[in-house]
Amino acid sequence: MTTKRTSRAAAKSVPSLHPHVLVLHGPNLNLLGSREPVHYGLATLDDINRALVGRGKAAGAQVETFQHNHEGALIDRVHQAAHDHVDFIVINPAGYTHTSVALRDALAATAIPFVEIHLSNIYAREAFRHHSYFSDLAVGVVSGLGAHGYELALEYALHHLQNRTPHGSQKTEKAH
Ligand code: CA2
Repeated sequence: MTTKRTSRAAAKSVPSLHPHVLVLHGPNLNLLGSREPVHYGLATLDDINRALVGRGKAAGAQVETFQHNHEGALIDRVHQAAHDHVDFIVINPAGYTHTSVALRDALAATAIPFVEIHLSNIYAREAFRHHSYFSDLAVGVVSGLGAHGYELALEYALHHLQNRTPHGSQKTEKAH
């Protein structure tokens, strides 16, 4: 008899045909497009999300987006992502980049691969923005490329997921 446990484990070890990517936006990013365009550009969060969901559809992937101003809600969404078998996360932790051990711990616990993204170049700004609690766990970091950075991060996620073996590990990349 196949137990529930076995079938779930099997489901997890076989990458889904339709990759599932979660894009997480931290606090205040709901204000995008309305203030501080010098740092964060003119695109609204809706503009960014619409472009990402459209690109996902074109690639046969499910792209979900979530923004919240509260640390606990973001942590809960990361836990939910593990439960939903999300394959990859693109996250702009915003102000929590520089403060949140708890959000870092949630990402570490779920072990879902993620790219950290920032609209502005955090290394060209105040010293307190130079440290991130996420970068050492991230597959990679995009910083300073504005809204375009989200598209690049998603392209990477799609590429990463297309290059999985049937067991979920990465195929080795050819040297260019
Ligand atoms: O550059 C980024 O994407 C940041 O993650 C944005 C955070 C900041 O604390 C990080 O150091 C770098 C701030 C997000 C605030 O978003 C706003 C958007 C529009 C108007 C005001 C704030």
